[in-house]
Amino acid sequence: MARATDAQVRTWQDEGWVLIDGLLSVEEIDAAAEDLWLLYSRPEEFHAGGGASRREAFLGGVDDRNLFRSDRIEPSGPAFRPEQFLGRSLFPFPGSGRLNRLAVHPHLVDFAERALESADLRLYQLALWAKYHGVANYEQPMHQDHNHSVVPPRSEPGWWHLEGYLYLSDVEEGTGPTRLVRLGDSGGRLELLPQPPAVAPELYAAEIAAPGRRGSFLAYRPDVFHRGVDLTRPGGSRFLFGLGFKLAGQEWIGYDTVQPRSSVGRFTRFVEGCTPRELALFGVPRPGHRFWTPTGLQAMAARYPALDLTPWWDGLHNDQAPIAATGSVGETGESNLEAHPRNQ
Ligand SMILES: O=C(O)CCC(=O)C(=O)O
Ligand SMILES: [Fe+2]
Repeated sequence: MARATDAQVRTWQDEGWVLIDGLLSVEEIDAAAEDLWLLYSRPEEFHAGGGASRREAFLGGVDDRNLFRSDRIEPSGPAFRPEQFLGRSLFPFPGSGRLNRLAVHPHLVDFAERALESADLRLYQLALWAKYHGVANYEQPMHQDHNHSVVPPRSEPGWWHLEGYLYLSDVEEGTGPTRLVRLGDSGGRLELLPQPPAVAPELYAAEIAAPGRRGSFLAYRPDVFHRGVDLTRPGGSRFLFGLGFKLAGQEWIGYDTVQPRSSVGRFTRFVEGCTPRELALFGVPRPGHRFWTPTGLQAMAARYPALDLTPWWDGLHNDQAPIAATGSVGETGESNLEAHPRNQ
């Protein structure tokens, strides 16, 4: 397990996508995968027809947000089919918390920061995606993901965002490794609609499969043509953690929002284990941000009792040092120093 190399960062920037083999260790993935089995049937169980509640949850959970609407769903060949999107689960996940922690793994965040050339990023997509052989024909047409933004992507540095799949299971020929086209092979064109083979045979001719062991990370830009393919191996399955990073302030980009699910205990526990830098990925104002007041930090302590708020308290001191030093009160009418738990 190692950080992404500079060459891998450049490949993402220049060619539009990169598969980073073993960005996370197999051991880290296997430890986190224990939480996965609270949500999903293990492959053996699923294919043996067991695990009724998990199977029902899987089969009942179709997510049709990313469908290209079409009156006619082709029975075979590349097409978007509703059943392909069964098995999506939104962050935060139940269990030990290890699966949730993967979203902010230092190697992932480090790669995203270097690829996007900014330390002020937001995580805008966080969802698991499970596929089992035989559930659907998973073969998709070539497309770009125009469903991550309400405006067309721009291809220049400063406007990029990063779509990614962290592999939670080994993805091999037979378990649906994504096919992708290098930017140089698609000529930088944008197409809102999927491109069937008859329309764009050159994209299919240029596609490259991205198999990798668990712990690998597939990162691609929104202007990259790619597609899912069918799982052909009997008993096969594929588990991914979809993670999207964008630059702070780019409100036109979005996918999953955590706010509706942020008042549950599992989110509380996740936040309590995070650093300010990790929480900034979720939009939590950093220490020193003018959002924070003593009252605000006390409310934060009540909501997340085990979160170490020292950096935020210190930021309050630093940011408003002249006010605190003279003993006067800030705009909110509160003294900063007195409200610090260490001074009480
Ligand atoms: O599942 C995959 O390999 C790719 C899926 C995909 O590109 C999509 O659904 O937009
Ligand atoms: Fe896609």
